[in-house]
Amino acid sequence: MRIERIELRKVALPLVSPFTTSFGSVTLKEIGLVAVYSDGVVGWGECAALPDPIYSPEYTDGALAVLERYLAPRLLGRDVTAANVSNLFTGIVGHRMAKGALEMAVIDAELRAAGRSFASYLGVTRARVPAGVSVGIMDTIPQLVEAVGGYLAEGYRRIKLKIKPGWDLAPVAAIREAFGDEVPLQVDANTAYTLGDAAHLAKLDRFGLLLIEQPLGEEDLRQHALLARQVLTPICLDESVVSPEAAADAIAMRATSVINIKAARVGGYLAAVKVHDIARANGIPVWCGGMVETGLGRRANAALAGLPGFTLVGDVSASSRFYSQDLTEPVEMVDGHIAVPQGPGIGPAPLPDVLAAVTMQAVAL
Ligand code: OSB
Ligand code: MG
Repeated sequence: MRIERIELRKVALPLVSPFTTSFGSVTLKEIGLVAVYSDGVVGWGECAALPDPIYSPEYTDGALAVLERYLAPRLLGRDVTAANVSNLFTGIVGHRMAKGALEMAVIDAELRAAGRSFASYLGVTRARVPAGVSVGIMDTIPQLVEAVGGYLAEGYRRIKLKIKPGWDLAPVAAIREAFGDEVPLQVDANTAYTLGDAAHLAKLDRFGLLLIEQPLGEEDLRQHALLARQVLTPICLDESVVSPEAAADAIAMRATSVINIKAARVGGYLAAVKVHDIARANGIPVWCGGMVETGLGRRANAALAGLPGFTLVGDVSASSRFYSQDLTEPVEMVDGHIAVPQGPGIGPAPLPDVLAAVTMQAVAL
């Protein structure tokens, strides 16, 4: 399809409550959006980058600048297919979230034009995926217990607690105490520890956690392999897995026994499928991570999570987990599950009124 026009936009959506991790808090999600126009259809892409470069090097304004100056010009006026977009970015190093957003918009446009769903494009046959929720660091343990109780009452099938030094053993113990040993529970440190903390992290072993996510630094693959020998809780990498190659290396080094797949982190949904395939071929279970996406990315994640290697419950939650007003029709949780979208494209487009109200800046190319 010929790309006639590309619109880049920054929108700001307030979160229902601040989301705090070991790297800081997010209260307002500023999000980069990409709209590609071709032959009467509009395809939408969401850039998952956070407003600040605290989880990864990319951030919303930076990603939009790269899209405007380097990535969008490579597609404008060209005949492209979704499968070919990543090749057109050859020579632009990094900026995977920006690349993934533009690729997502082309996938959406191509599928809308063909009247085909993203699930069918991926070969996904599951109609729904179980919903899990990521629970931020809170001021007090009673607050955390109340929040987790609320999510369990809503029907979430798996709880992930954010941890950091000083907020690890006690919150996990409190959740086990309040809700029992049967609740599927895991923790995410977002790189907050060092290998010197191995003995401390081994104290999590007694809680029967599904996994500990990214305890050490993004570049600490070898250290994760060493840590894995000192703790019983399975190690799952997030930040470190920036590409299919990184996934293959981490698996070969035994730095990870589970992988959190986030399409944005590896350069888009098609690269995410590659990570899935590599993990599956190696017997490594995967689950779908989240980046506090709007309905656009949230529905794309639900479809991705329908692939057969996604055997663990992901951070695939309802819109209401983060947003009282989503950009699209809200993603709903039914019976603890999120539907895999079956309509044309990746999912419903942004609601025009909402989009207009939350747009902070827009540029047309
Ligand atoms: O580490 O998984 C993470 C959100 C932003 C950045 C990094 C992470 C997260 C989450 C939330 O844990 C996942 C979600 O969108 O539900
Ligand atoms: Mg994580």
